[in-house]
Amino acid sequence: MLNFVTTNPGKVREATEYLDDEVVQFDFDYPEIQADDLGAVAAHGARAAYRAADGPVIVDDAGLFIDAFDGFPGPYSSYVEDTVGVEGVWRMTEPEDDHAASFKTVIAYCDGEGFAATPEPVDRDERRGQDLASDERGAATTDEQVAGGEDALPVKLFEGRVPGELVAPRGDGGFGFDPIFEHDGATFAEMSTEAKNAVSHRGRALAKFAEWYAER
Ligand code: ITT
Ligand code: NA
Repeated sequence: MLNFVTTNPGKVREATEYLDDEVVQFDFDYPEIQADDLGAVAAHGARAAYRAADGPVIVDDAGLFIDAFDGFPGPYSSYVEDTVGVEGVWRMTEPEDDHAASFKTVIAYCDGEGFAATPEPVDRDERRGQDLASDERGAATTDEQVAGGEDALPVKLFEGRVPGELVAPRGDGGFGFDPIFEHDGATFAEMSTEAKNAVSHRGRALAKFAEWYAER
């Protein structure tokens, strides 16, 4: 059994497609540190949640990155959805010439054990946070926030990204910013879970994770 630590049942729905293991939503509102790096937030959450859970956990920290606004709202997407709203984000973007955006997610896995080094560059073996601290977006993340102390639990990270374009809201499926995020002519809210997974940031991260987890 794998605990998916999230307040968002939509994420769990998407994850069940990838994993043979039973995936259980662990509704634990982990303290989200103020960091401009999804990996740092996810790693911190995974450690906190592992201590509260009874087994392996994954945390998924995602964000919408709008090119015209240099990646805003990014790691602050949850706050922006609650305040500006999905429709508001579209109205904010509409006057811009460039409507390009991307979703990114980082899945952090923690089971209290260490990891053997993997040769593939697709995911990073983050032991004390050095990798993350030097990440392109990690300038404002202090080593302390990422590492969580000298004897921090090892966390394994899996990333996914999908490019798209912001549009006026269409569709009833998915969740969050899906109605305004178009990829290949359809918004994520117009796609089935399978169709979204096949191209989405989360689908890509989950596929990497599932492949690795099956070997574990
Ligand atoms: P947890 O933190 O409890 O997992 P959350 O919904 O707050 O749930 P995130 O912080 O990862 O999850 O998400 C940041 C924001 O981005 C939030 O407003 C989500 O609704 C939105 N979001 C995340 N993944 C998305 C997706 O696949 N499609 C559309 N919006 C998404
Ligand atoms: Na969140």
